[in-house]
Amino acid sequence: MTRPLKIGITCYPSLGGSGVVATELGKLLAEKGHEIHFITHSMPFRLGKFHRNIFYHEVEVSDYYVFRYPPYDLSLASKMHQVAKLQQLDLLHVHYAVPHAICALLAKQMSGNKLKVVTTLHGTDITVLAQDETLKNIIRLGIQSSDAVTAVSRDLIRETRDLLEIEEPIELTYNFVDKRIYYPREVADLRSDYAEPHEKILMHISNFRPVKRTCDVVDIFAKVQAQIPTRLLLVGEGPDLPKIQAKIDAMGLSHRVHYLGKQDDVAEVLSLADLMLLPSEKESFGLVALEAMACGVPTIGSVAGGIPELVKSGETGFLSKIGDTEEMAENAIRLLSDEAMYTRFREACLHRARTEFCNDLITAKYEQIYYNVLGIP
Ligand code: GMT
Repeated sequence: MTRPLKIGITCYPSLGGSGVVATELGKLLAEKGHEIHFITHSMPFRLGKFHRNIFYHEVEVSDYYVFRYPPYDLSLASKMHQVAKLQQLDLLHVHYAVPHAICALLAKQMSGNKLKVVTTLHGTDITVLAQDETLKNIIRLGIQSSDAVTAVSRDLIRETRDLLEIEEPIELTYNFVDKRIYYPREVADLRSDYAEPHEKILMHISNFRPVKRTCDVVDIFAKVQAQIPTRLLLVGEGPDLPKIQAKIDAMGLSHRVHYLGKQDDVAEVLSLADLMLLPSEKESFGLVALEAMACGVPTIGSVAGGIPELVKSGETGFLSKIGDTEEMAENAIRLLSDEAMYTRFREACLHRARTEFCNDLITAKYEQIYYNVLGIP
């Protein structure tokens, strides 16, 4: 390895794919000998136990009474600068253009422009925030002032270019899974808590925001369970959950649905599923479909955002037009009723996750980007 680097990482540390990817990347880089400094408002939830080469710096927000809104972004920028100076960081790797790339830009200016900034786009800042004319320019500034920008799918690169009219290079860095954590676990015992041996398990994991179209999840499940004895496991929580619970009650399906709430050990939970449902309206990548794939679980989902780059329709799952729950249910039934086809899909899932989206490949790509911005051959 060329010399080990000192890297500051900022992400949203609470539940969410971008936080998971940022934390897992930090852990993997630390294993490779780099020194990683997380600079976040709380401990990233996947960080867990003590790790060699990993440090955590908490951003404390001043709540002085004249501030109607505590200035988190300024506290973050100051903390980034402080940590960079004290620890002699080579670069900051921030996840999300706003506010994180903007905070990094301020930290860079405070450190006399020596500090390099790498920004990874995860979607919501582009697909949601960049639609807002009042934020467009600041998102563009965050991207254009970074030394390197990456995005988690080709579709997100295209959308960023279209919405923000950006010409600067944006590198593709797909999300990844750690193959030592995501593999089919032995869960026969646990499975009997949720389903009879002859029943299939459909699963949906998300933050239950409107973009996830969780009503479609219920419609697909209702259609499938009318043909095949099936259970639905819902993992996660969010604004649409009460609506979904009411819909499930009204359809008389409550006895076939299990609400697991927020879960940390997703690989264990995923191994319970026969199929993952991801009928989203927008999804820059769809990390949960990759996590499912790595556990040998095919996805039934929508042709939205980056999902088709991940799920090969007809090989590792089936994708349909957004909202076409009829076709999604038909595909689920087809796959669940054909054992040979299911086995083929399962093997294709495992192979694809371990090759195209494996941690070694993507971590090496990020390292290369770091060395490039630092001018280290
Ligand atoms: O999906 C969310 O609402 C959470 C958000 C996040 O910040 O984690 O997810 C975005 O980033 C993930 C990691 O790159 C992607 O897998 C999700 O597709 C993306 N969400 C959207 O584009 C809606």
